[in-house]
Amino acid sequence: MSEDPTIFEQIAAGDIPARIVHETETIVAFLDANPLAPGHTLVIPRDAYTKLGDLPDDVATELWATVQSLTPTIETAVDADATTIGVNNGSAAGQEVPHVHIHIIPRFDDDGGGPIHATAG
Ligand code: D5M
Repeated sequence: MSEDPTIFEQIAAGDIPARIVHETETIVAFLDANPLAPGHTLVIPRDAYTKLGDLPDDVATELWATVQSLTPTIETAVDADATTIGVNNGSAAGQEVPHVHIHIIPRFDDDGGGPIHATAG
């Protein structure tokens, strides 16, 4: 039984629009539609996996390498002072879209500091 594609699977397939900032055969990165800060970006595997533990090793490696390489580019683009990087891994953790996604959230010296909690946004 196949399930309906998630909104992120539809973005990866090009079936619905998104502000894509980077993509390869394996990975897509796009701006969050409900940003917690300017430049808030989501990095996803192109194929549908629900949780981090579902990822094949090669996909996990490219996903994290993309997060690592994109982060300084995003910081520079929005003149951020730091970045919060996070994953809501499962619905009880606040994962709303059941397709693995890494949040890259630019942070600023004057944004109040502290971690962004699961209740934010
Ligand atoms: O985060 C899910 C995130 O996905 C949340 O920050 C909004 C974002 N979102 C939802 N729909 C879209 C579309 N269509 N484009 C871009 N961003 C989107 P979670 O960790 O699952 O709570």
